[in-house]
Amino acid sequence: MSVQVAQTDKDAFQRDGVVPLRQVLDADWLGRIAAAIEADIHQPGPFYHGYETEGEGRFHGNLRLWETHATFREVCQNSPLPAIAQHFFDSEKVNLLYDQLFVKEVAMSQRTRWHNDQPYWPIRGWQVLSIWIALDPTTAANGRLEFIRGSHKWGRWFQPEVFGKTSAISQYERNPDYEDIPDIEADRDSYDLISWDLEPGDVYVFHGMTVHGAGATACRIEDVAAIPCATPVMMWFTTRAPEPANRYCVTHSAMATRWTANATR
Ligand SMILES: O=C(O)CCC(=O)C(=O)O
Repeated sequence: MSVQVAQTDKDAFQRDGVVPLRQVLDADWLGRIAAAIEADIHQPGPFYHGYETEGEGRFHGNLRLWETHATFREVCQNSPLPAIAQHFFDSEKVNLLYDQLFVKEVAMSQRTRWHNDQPYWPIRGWQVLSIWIALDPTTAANGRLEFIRGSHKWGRWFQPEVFGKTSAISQYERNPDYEDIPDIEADRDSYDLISWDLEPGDVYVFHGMTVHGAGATACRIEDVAAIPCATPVMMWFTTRAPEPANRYCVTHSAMATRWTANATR
């Protein structure tokens, strides 16, 4: 599938660390993804890690779905998404690190804590991005993602913390090279926060070092469709390394990339 990414979008990504792209996935893709998510909710794949929540709604999490579920594999390999990563990296070849699913049901009062992603991952280097897919309309009222403009260039590696109580992991190993993230939520006015409303099929493309968080879905149930706010995310990186800073290393075999996309854009 031919995908075009405007130079202005690439410039915005480089400058701000995030850019929304509109109508990347059509109704057919969205329908297939929604069905795959329903299937995972009812019969979770092996890396399921639901979080305990304080509100009524559940917070279903899973990752590496492409390894066991044909639709997620299709999305990772044959949807417009790999080509988008190729465009942003100006690279013929990109590698998938893993895919991840966040399903926040309505009336769930839990935020996704502020963090940047790359400290969670066994990946170093600059050419690292995520593509976050909106399956439902996402607004300030139902917990859209927010980003700190330009934070990918801070050079600050924040200590990973769990997103909520989950049976999968109680806490992350403390890395002496990382710092604790400040309480951004308590000091929002001090930061240049950016966010956009998204429609189903829109995506965010954001850098692995961009600090971001998401609100709760604790809007009134009648305000939003009574379906989960489900968000698959794919993380991509490229091994193309024109300068030493772009070298990458994979230190964790379980997460090592298993396939690459090098199709013609
Ligand atoms: O969708 C969410 O609530 C969180 C997504 C996120 O933090 C991520 O993709 O890194």
